Amino acid sequence: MHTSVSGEFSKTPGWLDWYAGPSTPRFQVPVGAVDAHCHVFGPGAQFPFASERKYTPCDASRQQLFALRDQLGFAKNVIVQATCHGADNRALVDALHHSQGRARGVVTLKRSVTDAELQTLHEAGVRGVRFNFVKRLVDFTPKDELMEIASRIAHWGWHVVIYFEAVDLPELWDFFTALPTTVVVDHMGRPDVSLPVEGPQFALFQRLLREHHTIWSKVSCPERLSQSGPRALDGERNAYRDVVPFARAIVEEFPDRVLWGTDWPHPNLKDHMPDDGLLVDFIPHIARTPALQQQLLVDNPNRLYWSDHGT
Ligand code: 0GY
Repeated sequence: MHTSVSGEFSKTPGWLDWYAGPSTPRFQVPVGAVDAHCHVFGPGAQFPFASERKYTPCDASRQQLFALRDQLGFAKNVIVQATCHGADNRALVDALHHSQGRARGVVTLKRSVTDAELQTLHEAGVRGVRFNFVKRLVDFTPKDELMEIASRIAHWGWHVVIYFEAVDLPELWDFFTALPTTVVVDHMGRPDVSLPVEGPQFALFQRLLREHHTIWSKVSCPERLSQSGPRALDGERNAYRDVVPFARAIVEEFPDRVLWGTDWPHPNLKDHMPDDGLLVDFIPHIARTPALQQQLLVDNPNRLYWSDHGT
């Protein structure tokens, strides 16, 4: 485990730091692969955590993120604003500036953001805004405020990333389906994987993608959803097996609207910290052919985040 301090900040008690020695994956990701969901935390001494945060993490710097990218064989990152930084996107933007065009960003915005600030974010490589509905992570923001932000970022060709729990989908359905942009769902809408994959909860999520062709899904975070955990069978590196049927169903039905990411440095995990190498070896279990792997890891994220070849 990596240990660190966050400037004058004390980590949330019991916080699990990211795994410093990931194993080398057996699965080799295709050339040009994108880790499309990861974060930077601070460092707290340079980029303070937000006063409204619900947790204080360990530091996880851009240098450490880029080292992981190289070690796992990825070409690029999509860095997603974590709630511990609130709507202060400076750590993320700093990482984009130092990525040599190999990172894009998804930020958090307040409705007070100016057009000039949006332009600066776009030029830095930001291509999306994240709306978070997970109650343990954020305070409530009125939906009309979020809709106003979505309308403004639509002008820039950005998309909206949404994070919610599966039980809240019915209540949020109308809002999600009214959004004027492409919408990307984090972690398959966090299904309860102890329920049957054919059951009503996951069926509702599949219906969302089936009926709304502008909605995409990240098939990420098996370590967050799994109840069977990281234990692999017979040295096969087949961890998080209970999540496989869920992610596989989404990859196979919507191959041109799925993304995958490590979620490094894995905020708020209570039981174990995943080995990122093992997470990469989850990919061929859910995307079983080279063609599906190419779409998931290369074609889809490059289309969504790099198609303008700008900045
Ligand atoms: C994730 C998941 C979590 C946290 C955040 O922004 C965040 O704080 O996204 C979580 O705690 O489930 O995607 O990183």
